[in-house]
Amino acid sequence: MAVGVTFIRKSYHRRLQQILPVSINSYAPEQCAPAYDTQIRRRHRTTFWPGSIHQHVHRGKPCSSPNRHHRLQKSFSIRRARNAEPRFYVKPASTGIELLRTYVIGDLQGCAHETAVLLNRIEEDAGGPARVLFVGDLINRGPASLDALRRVAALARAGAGEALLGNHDLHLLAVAVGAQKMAKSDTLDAILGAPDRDELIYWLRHRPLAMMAEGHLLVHAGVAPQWDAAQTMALAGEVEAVLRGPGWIDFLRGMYGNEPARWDDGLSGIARLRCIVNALTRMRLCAPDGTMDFKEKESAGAPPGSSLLPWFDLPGRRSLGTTVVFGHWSALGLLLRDDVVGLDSGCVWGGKLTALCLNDRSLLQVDCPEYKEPGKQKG
Ligand SMILES: [Mn+2]
Repeated sequence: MAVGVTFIRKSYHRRLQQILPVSINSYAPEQCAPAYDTQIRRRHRTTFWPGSIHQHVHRGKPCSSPNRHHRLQKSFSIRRARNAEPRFYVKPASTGIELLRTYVIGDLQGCAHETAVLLNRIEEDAGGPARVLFVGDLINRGPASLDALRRVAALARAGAGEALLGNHDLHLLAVAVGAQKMAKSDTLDAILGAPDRDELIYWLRHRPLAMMAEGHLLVHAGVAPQWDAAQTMALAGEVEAVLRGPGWIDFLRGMYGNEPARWDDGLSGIARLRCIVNALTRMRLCAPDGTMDFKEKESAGAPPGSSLLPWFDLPGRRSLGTTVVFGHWSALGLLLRDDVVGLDSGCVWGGKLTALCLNDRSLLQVDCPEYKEPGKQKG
């Protein structure tokens, strides 16, 4: 697969960026899998995985006739071959998906019920299928993280959307591989004990940390003042490549920490990756020179007398030319400006779950009254 992807990236990256609904970096290997033959699946339930031995089940029983088995195997293989794409072909979610209305949803934080309600409202609003993008923090703190994660993974696998990695999603990956201890406030047990845990972890670590959609730049937390949209995508891609590669567990072990707190193009190794992750998934307030501050967690702005600024108000921010859509900052609440849109409206804290339609900037919101009052742990 690597050869083909590299080839496509080198040759067509610019053109694909214009054609594809999202960055080419957002496509995980499983989305390159051959099409699933639903007709065969309905008639003869088949356990199918690319490259595996197919086990046929006929009317609930393993197929006993070698001839019948052979015939089914043959017809299945022919159909599969007809539908299959080469493994290295990076396939867009659907041709024409860019014509669908595109909605961005803020932090779910394990609020699966509200997610389901909001997805229904989106379908009504769009009058049919829509593309749904999530800005990260699908899980943790809320009551139903496993359901929320399964729901978004299923939606993305079906080609109907994509999810960015937030700090809580990265935390789950780290806890799952023993690179970090579970915190008291974490509500990740159901995911870690789930029968589909490995598939969910695999899916999650192949998600992007930034994407472009309808001319908007989407990130979980923020964009360092030195980065324009293109550099943000490239730097997110560096972390994505490591998370998808053999060194992903070592990366998660070295990911935690607040330093280096200021971006520098000369950073390298784990310090570079950590700085990228901290800006994209944790940043809220910065000093005027762009040094990230991680002490002020709960406030909607800088403490009185401080010179700290929200990252999006830093002077000379190079991403000003592109509208940045982000989540992560529930104390800030819904923020609608021409240059930035903040979508974490505090669902898990008793606020709302918000979707923004990128095509016309309309909003859909679901109330989440039954959850916790705004408390100590946020974001
Ligand atoms: Mn967050």
